[in-house]
Amino acid sequence: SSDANTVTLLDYGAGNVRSVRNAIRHLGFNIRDVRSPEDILAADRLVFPGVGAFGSAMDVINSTGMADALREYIRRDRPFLGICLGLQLLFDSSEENGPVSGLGVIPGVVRRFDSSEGLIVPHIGWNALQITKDTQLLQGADGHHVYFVHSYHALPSDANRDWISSTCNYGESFISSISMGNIQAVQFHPEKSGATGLSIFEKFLSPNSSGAKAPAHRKASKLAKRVIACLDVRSNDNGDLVVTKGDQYDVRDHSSSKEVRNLGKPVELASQYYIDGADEVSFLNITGFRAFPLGDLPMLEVLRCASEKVFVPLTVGGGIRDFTDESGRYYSSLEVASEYFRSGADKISIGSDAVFAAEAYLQTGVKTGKSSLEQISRVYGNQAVVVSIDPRRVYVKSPDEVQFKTVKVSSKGPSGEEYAWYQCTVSGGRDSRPIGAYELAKAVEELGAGEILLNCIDCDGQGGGFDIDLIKMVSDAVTIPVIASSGAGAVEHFSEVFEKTNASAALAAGIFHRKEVPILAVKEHLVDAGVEVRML
Ligand code: 1PR
Repeated sequence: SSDANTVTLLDYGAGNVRSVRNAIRHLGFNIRDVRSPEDILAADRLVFPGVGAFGSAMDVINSTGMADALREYIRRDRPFLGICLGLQLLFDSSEENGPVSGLGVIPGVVRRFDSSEGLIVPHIGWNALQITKDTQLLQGADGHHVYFVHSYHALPSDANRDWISSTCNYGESFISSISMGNIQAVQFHPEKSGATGLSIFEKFLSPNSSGAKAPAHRKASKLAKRVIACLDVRSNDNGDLVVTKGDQYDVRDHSSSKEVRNLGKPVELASQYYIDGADEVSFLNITGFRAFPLGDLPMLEVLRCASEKVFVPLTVGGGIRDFTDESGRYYSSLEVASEYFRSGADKISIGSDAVFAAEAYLQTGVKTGKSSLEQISRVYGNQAVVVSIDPRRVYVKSPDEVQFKTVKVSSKGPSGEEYAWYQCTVSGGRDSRPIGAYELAKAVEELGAGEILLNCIDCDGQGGGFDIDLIKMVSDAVTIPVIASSGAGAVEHFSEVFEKTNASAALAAGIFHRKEVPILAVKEHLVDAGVEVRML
C-alpha cells in the first residue's frame, strides 16, 4: 500500500459512487476498493462516500466488521475523508428512521431539516461555506459555494465544537465539515462542486500539493439559485444521438426535409456547459417513452462519458417505467433507474409514469409503494428523484368550470378568459391527462419526489420568458425544490422568475444551444439583480 497514487475507497454497495470514482481518476489517482476490514486498516488514505439511508449503511458496515475497522483506523489518526453520509455516520446517532446509532466518533445527533416553516427540504444546491477553523483541506474556500444534497444534518454544539471546520446556513447553521488531525469529513459533495470541489478533493489526495487554484469568489450567505442547462436528446433519422430542441415540443424542422433539429453532440455540449458554469446538466431522452431505454445503449454511453468530464450534478430522464421486452423479459423501473445511476446519473427524472402514479394515488388515496416514483425514491432517496411535468395552459372563464386549481392569468386568453389551469400531458405532450400541474406536484411530493422540473409546452422554445403564473402556483404549493423551465430568451427572464416565484433553479435549452446568451452572462445579470448564484 505504498503507492502514493493510490487511494482506498470504501464503497459498501448501497448506491452510486461513480461520481466519486470519476473525480478521483480525473485528479490522476488510482482506486483500491475495500473488500474486507483489513483493507481499511491497510489504507494510506481512505475515502468514505456515504450513500443511502443512515440505518441501512450502519447495518452493512456493522455486519461486515467494517464499522470496527473504521473506528480503529480513525483512532490511529490515519488520513480519512468522509463525504455526505460519510460525515453523518461519524456522529453518535441519527433520527433518520431512528434513532439509529452511528460510529460514535463525534458527539451529537443527526437531524432532519425542519420543513414546517416552509423551508424547502431536501437541501439541494450550492451553498456557501463559512470556515470556522484553519485547515489545509479548506484553505481558500471560505465563502465558496459547494454542492449539497441532503435532508439530514449534524448540528453544532458545545460538545462537538472542536471538531467543526466549517458551517453553512440553511434555515439554521449546520455542520458542513469536520476536521481533527487527519480525520476530515464534509457534508457537501466535493466531486460535484466544480473546480472548488475538485481542489478540495485534491488537497486530501495529495496533501503536499496546494491543490488546484481556487477560483475567485464573492462572499455569500444563503442557498444560491441554480442555472441548469438542459439537453433534449434523441436519435435523428440517421440513428445518431443528437441534442435537439423543440418548438412547443415539436422537434422537427418546418422546412421540406422535416428533419429532427440537430444542435450538437450530447457529451461535447454537456462538457462545454460545465466549463461555462452551469450548476447542473440535465439529459432528457425525449423518445424514451417509446423505445425501451436500456435498449438505448448509446444514451448510457453518453452518460458514462459525460460523467467523466462534468463535475456538477447530472440528471437523466426519459423512459423510466416498468417494461417487458419482445422476448417477454420483464424489467422494473427500478432496474432502468439503477442502470442510469450506474452509468453516472446523480438524479433521475420521471415524466409520464409519474403522471399515471399521481392519478392512481389521487383516485384511491392509497400509496401502493409500487409506482416507479415510490420504489426509486425508497431505494435511492427522494433527493435522487425528479418529476418532470409537461403541462399545457387551458384558459377558462371562471375557476368553477374545472375541478382543477386555476390561476388568474397575467395576460388574458384568446377569448378574454381571465383564468387558466395547466393540464398535464404524457409521452412528450402527445396525450393530455385529467390532472393539473398543481394537483400533480402535490401528489408526487407525497409519493416521494425530491424535486420538480416544471416545463410548460406553450412557452417551450418561444423565448418569451417563463410562465410565471404556473411557476408561482406550483412553487408555492410544495416544499420540495421547483426548477422553472421553458421559455428563457433573455437574461432578464431569469431574474424575473427568481423575483416573482419560489423557484430554486431555472433551466434553459435553446438560448444556450444557439449561443445567444452565455451562462456567464445569465449569472452576471443575476448578481447585478441581487440574486445569489455560484460564480466560477
Ligand atoms: O415521459 O418519463 O419518458 O420522460 C420524457 C421526458 O422527455 C420528459 O421529461 C419530457 O419533458 C421530455 N420531453 C418529451 N418530449 C419532449 C419534446 O420536446 N418533444 N422535452 C421533451 C421536454 C422540455 C424542456 C426544455 C425546456 C427549455 N423538453 O426540457 O428543455 O422547455 O427549453 P427552452 O429553454 O428552449 O424554452 P418520460
